[in-house]
Amino acid sequence: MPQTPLILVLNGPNLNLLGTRETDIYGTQSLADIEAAVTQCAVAAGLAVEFLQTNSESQLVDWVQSARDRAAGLIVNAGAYTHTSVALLDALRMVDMPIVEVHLSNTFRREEFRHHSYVSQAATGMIAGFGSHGYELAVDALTKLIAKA
Ligand code: CA2
Repeated sequence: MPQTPLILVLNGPNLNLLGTRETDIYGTQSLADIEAAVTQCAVAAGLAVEFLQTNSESQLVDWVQSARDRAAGLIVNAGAYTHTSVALLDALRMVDMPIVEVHLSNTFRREEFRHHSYVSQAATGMIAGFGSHGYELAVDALTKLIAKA
């Protein structure tokens, strides 16, 4: 029987604090709530999920590199590293699979420094501004992209 395709959901700095502060911007759901919803969607779509969070840029790079020989697709909310990390962009450019960038907030309605994303330069597409629902939209997009590959 063919193996269940694996998707990695990578979350960057401070996203472990979701639901505790700035709920007007990021919503009231915790990262654990989002993980539960993503897992439910992914399993229903026939995908396996690893849902990860780190405050470290190097850990994000390591996880992206680790995707190369075991994952079928990536969902990435790199938090503030979105706007600063050439290292993350370089790592994402080295993986040959669909990548969906997610942001809870609509970064284009916010400060100018959030309008630029290094991740977008490697991503297949980007979802921003739909809060935690954006992660479920990303699973749906990845499911279709993986089926087409
Ligand atoms: O909108 C998003 O998902 C962001 O990736 C969130 C990042 C921000 O730097 C990006 O520009 C957009 C920040 C995540 C911080 O999360 C917090 C959670 C609770 C309390 C404070 C911050």
